[in-house]
Amino acid sequence: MHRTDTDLIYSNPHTQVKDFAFDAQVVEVFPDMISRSVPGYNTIIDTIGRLSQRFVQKKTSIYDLGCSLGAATLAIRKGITATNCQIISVDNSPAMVDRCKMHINAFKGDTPVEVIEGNIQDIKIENASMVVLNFTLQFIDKAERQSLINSIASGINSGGILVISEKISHNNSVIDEHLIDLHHDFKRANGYSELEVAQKRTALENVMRTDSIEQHITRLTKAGFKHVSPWFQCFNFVSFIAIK
Ligand code: GEK
Repeated sequence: MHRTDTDLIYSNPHTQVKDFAFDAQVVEVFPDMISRSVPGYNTIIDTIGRLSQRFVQKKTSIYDLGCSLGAATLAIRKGITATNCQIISVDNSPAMVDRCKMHINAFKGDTPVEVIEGNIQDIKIENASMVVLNFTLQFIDKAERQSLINSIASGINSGGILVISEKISHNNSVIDEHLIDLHHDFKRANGYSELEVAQKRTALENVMRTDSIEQHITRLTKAGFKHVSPWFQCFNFVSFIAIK
């Protein structure tokens, strides 16, 4: 695995905070950034590995959509016990895809992994026993989310699973404010300054748009998943399982 640099991207004042982008600068610090910013990230990655052991069927495909550096892909490849499967990992950031390929190649595994640079909305999901959207849907245009989830659902075999993790907003504004504050406390406790927290918030404002837990459940149910539930929540971060 490539050396992990410390995320200092927002440590100095930016004259104008630009919209957040998954560029080469972010790639360098990504593992540090995501583990200090997303409560439960490591638990979620570990659990994705465990779920792959339970749900992946032989001769099927597994998709990691918005794979970044391949943390979920690696956990899945380690967890799979079924044979003759393939993992397809997709990201539209060229810098992420380049580094992801390096990470994947640095580890041995029986299941082949194909890393594709592309928009997850253009990927046809077929013969899937597991699909992962780990903190990716929040970057897709809200109006396009239902059709993406519908097409994922139609490519998942009966009994297959979609794992979807997201930052959420709460319908109750009092609760919402507390969850946001608790998340910011978590970031401060992990060494981010007030300036870093504030500038990152501005950078994400136009890029990441959150839904409520109820909106996610309604969308997944509408897409045809039979069994839908959050399995993890810490503050405003939630992971759902949806089984077809
Ligand atoms: C992990 N899942 O470590 N098509 C393809 N990729 C996209 C698109 C799109 N339309 N939109 C965004 N991305 C990872 C973490 S990060 C979450 C996922 C975060 C990609 C984007 O380039 C980035 O790599 C990833 O989705 C989101 O488990 O940083 O908050």
